[in-house]
Amino acid sequence: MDLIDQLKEGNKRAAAKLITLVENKMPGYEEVLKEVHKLSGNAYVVGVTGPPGSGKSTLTDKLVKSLRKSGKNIAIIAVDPTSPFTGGSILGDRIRMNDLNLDPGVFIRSMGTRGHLGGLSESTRAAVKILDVMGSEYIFIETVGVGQSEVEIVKNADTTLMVLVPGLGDDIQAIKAGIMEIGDVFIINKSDLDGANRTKREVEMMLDLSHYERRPRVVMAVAMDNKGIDEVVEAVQEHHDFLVTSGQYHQNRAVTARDEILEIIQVQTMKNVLENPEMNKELESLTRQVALRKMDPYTAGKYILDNIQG
Ligand SMILES: Nc1nc2c(ncn2[C@@H]2O[C@H](COP(=O)(O)OP(=O)(O)OP(=O)(O)O)[C@@H](O)[C@H]2O)c(=O)[nH]1
Ligand SMILES: [Mg+2]
Repeated sequence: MDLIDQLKEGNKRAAAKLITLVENKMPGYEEVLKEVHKLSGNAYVVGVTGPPGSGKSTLTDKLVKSLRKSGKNIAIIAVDPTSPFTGGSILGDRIRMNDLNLDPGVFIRSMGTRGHLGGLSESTRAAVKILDVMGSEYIFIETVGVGQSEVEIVKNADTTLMVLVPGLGDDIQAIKAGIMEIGDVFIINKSDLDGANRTKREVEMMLDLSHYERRPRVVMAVAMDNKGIDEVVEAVQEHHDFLVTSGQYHQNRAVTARDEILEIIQVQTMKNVLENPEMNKELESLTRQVALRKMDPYTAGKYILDNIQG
């Protein structure tokens, strides 16, 4: 029985092998991606993002335990854009979710950048589809920070949880632009610490200034003590219902599909240039002319595009 047949039967080992295969672009990876795409699309994807140490893993651990009570199959992808191999905070993520490792209804996978073109979001997207076919009903993607690559990753989520903590002070202003556009639910975690109410007020004020079809909910939580978890689960459910009734669920999935096609065109075009010796030689000579101002980069780029041999 091949790996995809085993995957369809919920086999975790097959899932782990297939994720490694596509992550490392091993032989046959495109066939796997083609097949799992057609078989996927059922899982609900929840993105968990926010500053380092804000409690994302602790919160994810508690949310998963709460959803497990209603018998849901869950997968967690811990993504760390900062450490290609060492796995920086990935270790921390796994430690927070240690006892979940023993739960047969939970699958956990850590992913780093591995420095590939289109790297993280491409691999993360593939892993989501594989875990979807395995039968995960919810897939949590935890990623640290609010940089561009994180925005790329959570763009793949149906609902994004933005985890904030008291005492971010000016940081909250600095990250304002990034967080406001991607948070569907805002969680003030570590509400046991001083300044939690002030942070909630700051977030509410920022939401007042922004325009939303549906205003994100702000939930106070103490993930470490399992407080506020039911409200977060409820807020996720509410957002899910809103997406379905407003039709945005399918609109978002269409946007993701379009992004995915464009990303594949970009990655493939780059590959066709960089992995083709003739095209590479052309690129070298055009690069010299552009550097010497004998040609502009647009003419050079167009020349390459017109001459790409697929
Ligand atoms: N006081 C307090 N501490 C908490 C709470 N939730 C988590 N922590 C602690 O905060 C620290 C970081 O928690 P993590 O869950 O690893 O945070 P994270 O956002 O996943 O961290 P990175 O993945 O490294 O960015 C740990 O020591 C937790 O025990 C909380 O509600 N209150
Ligand atoms: Mg973490």
